[in-house]
Amino acid sequence: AATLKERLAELIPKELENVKAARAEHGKKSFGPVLVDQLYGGMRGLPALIWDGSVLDAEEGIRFRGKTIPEIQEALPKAPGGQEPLPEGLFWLLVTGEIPTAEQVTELSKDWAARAAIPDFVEDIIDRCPPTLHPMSQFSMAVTALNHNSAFAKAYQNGISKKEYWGPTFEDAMDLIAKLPNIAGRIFRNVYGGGKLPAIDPTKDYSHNLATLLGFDDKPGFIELLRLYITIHSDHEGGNVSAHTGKLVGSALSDPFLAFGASLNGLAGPLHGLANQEVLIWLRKMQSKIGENATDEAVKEYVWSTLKGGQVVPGYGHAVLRKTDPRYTAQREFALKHLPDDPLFKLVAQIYNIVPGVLLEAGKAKNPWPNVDAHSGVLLTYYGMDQMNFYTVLFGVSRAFGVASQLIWDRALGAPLERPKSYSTEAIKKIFANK
Ligand code: FCX
Repeated sequence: AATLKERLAELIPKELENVKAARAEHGKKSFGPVLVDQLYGGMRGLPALIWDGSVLDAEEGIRFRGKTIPEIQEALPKAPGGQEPLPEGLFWLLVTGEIPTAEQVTELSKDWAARAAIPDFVEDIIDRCPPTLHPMSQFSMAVTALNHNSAFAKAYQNGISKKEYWGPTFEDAMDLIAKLPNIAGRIFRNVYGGGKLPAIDPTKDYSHNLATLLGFDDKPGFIELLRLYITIHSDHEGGNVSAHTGKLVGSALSDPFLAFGASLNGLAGPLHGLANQEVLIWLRKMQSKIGENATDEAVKEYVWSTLKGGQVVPGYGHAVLRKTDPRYTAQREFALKHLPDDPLFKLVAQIYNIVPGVLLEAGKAKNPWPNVDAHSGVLLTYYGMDQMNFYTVLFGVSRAFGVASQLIWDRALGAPLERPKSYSTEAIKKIFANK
């Protein structure tokens, strides 16, 4: 069977033709007007990027290469005895658009295990960080420092031809994903204790190894959770802050380590990936204020007090989605299967019945429904990971899958430097004065 790189080499010439044909047929068609409000409004809804791994529908949620979350849960290979899809398979799907065989997935696990070691100096960088430095800052520094051994950066310095860019980009993308468990595990143990980092086991899958490095591999449920978690957090089309940042920085031909380091800095913001930490902090604050088995009335009042304090309700709302996030639903189903009686899970379910009504009544949020972050912390807490400010690191490990696969294609298809046009308010006033 073909390796992922061999399959890519077959697919790239076809995709170059496919893009050429799409541009020849549709290239001069208009995508509709741009409103001045969109320049001021964070470019919401502005069609502006090509992103092949996934497309987000406001009502239905994410599809990875055309497949919904339940469809990929069904179709992707599982670990022996496991029920959740292996993220290795999701990566194969994101890169090729094809469902891999179990054998191809096993080969990827082995390949990543073989690439997993991180340079000594990167270990030193992590070890020197004060434990008070947020794990996301440590994560982004370590990933950025991997640029030291970038195959792409080296090939570029050696004068590689543009047609060949994708090869070293692929190697960097694979190295990037492979090295994240060692980075995440080292940060976790430095910050929270837990002893020396064990070695990666080349016979185990990626999520199993990640669980081992974090010190949670004695819990089979946690390993299964990581498989699901990494799969559903991997990609959410191209416009979100982390994905778009990676693509933007990559467009300057910064290598995948520099590009994904930048993605992580965006993911670390509270309106984006940091929200999963914020949800747990918010839930704990609520419990300390109104007690553990609070009535619906008391919860409702607490939600209102959050809004009246000028804060957002973390885990609710979305820039694109207008219905409950299917990533939330997938995690809820996992909880129903593995932890139906967990008190914190019950609180999350109780909140689901209250927050949307309050947000609707408050009348500002365009989407009152929960997003992915409303649920993830509860599952991690159940398995004993209550180190909330580590949660976004796991989101970051997952997001590498989506960003890395797009970076490979951007270099294969010769994606240009991004350079949209900006205007000053003075310029807007002048341009539209008499229109
Ligand atoms: N609580 C309170 N107010 C909210 C809200 C929420 N959960 N969601 C939106 N609003 C407010 C906005 O703050 C905005 O207020 P303003 O007019 O005073 O600026 C207004 O409603 C309109 O915002 P809207 O168009 O609905 O949403 P945006 O596209 O601007 O923002 C996010 C989307 C996700 C940033 C917003 O819903 C939010 O802040 N949610 C809470 C944080 C969160 O959960 N982020 C994670 C999102 C995601 F899943 C991820 O990236 O991981």
